[in-house]
Amino acid sequence: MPETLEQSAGRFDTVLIANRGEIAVRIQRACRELGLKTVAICSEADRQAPYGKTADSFLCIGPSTAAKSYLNQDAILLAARLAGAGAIHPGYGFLSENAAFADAVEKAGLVFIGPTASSIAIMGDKISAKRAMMAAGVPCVPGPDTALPDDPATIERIALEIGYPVIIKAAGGGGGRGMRVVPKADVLHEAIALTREEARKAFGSRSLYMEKFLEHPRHIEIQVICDDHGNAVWLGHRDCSMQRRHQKVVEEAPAPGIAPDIIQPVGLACVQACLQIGYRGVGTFEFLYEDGAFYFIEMNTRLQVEHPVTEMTSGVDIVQAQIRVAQGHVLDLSQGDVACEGHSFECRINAEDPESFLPSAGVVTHLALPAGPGIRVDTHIHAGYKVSPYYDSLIAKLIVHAPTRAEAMARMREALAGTEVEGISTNIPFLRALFEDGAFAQGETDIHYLEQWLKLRRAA
Ligand code: MV4
Repeated sequence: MPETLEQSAGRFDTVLIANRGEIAVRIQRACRELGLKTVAICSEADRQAPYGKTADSFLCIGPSTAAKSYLNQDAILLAARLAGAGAIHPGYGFLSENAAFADAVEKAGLVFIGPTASSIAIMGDKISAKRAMMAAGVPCVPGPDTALPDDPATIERIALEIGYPVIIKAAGGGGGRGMRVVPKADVLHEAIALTREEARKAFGSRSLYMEKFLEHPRHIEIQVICDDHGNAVWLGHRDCSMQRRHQKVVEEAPAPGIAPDIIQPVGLACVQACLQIGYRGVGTFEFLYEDGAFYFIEMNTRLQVEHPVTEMTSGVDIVQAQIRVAQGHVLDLSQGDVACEGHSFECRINAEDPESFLPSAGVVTHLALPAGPGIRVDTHIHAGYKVSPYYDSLIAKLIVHAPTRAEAMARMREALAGTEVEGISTNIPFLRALFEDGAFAQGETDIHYLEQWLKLRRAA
């Protein structure tokens, strides 16, 4: 019998995981559960990685420096060909939001487990992302969805229309890079000149845009998943306000204190936007939330570090679903099936100095991890593991789930108490202190809370 389009589309039985660390472990598990074979890759620094042993193939693709291994597109494509992979999962970071890589993967006849190169490119340019979202009816921060002109008078008029304070952002930026707050008119042109020069150097584009600067927002994001057949659902929301220097430290789902009837239209607008732009795969809509209103800022076109809190509350295996839609399957989930339950927290355990926050490399001499109902640990490390200085300092994610936020906090305190990492410095003591904080326990702390809290703690 001839196979249908759906059966043949994007079919693959072997996935190359173009990443390292805990997410390589997470993706490998999802692949095996789906009956797929896996190809692990590594740099010279990661030769001893435990997930290498459990993969069907394991290839060292280059030196320790990420630029020569995990970011080396040709080496990864060659490894895929040698190992017979039919698809590449990019994980997060590295090549996950690189449109040229997604394109090269497809041109090599492989499936990129992620959105199309064109979707990645649209969202990579923060101005075209904003334009697409405004067109789809997603609420955005006040300000034009076009690049700032060069004419000083026009720029001044735009700022006055928005109202000070405003923020200048680079179209090629995102995640906190290439932006500058302008408190009042007298420093407007200076701020633009500086940001333009930084943008040109860092992103190879001088394109800038302007928005109203929101002073005390929370960072709330909406997770979506879409197939190639016109189906899209949102899986609830997360609060990621607890961050330092744009690095998230604790995430939770759902965002506390957000009434269902106020988030519902935002979630539906995200789904509508996905359908309108023909989005496929998993994605995250980032919003600032202030005084009861949501304002879109960016869309992430990758699987995110904090996806587990949404898995815990929604019961959906996001990585499996992501792989299945990449295989061309119809989403086996409709919006009516999505029922988020309980509360989930994630703590990022980083190998870092508790005072300076600099990465702490070395051998883990002793490791104890918590276990029990509602506790999940995503990690690639074990006793004897050598944390290398080359990459991100994330060594484990501690995730808990409980019926209520207060119970989930208690469960996280218990999980943190049962976590022991020796031989390297970690942020565990700091996470334990944070989970004793009264304002955090109340919920509704904004994006500036953690840095203020750290400042007070240092002073004490
Ligand atoms: C903003 C903002 C206030 N107003 N945009 C920082 C990361 C990037 N994704 C966007 N960011 C911000 N954009 C307007 N119009 C404040 C931030 C911001 C922030 C946002 C989310 C989480 C943490 C943050 C920390 C500092 C500034």
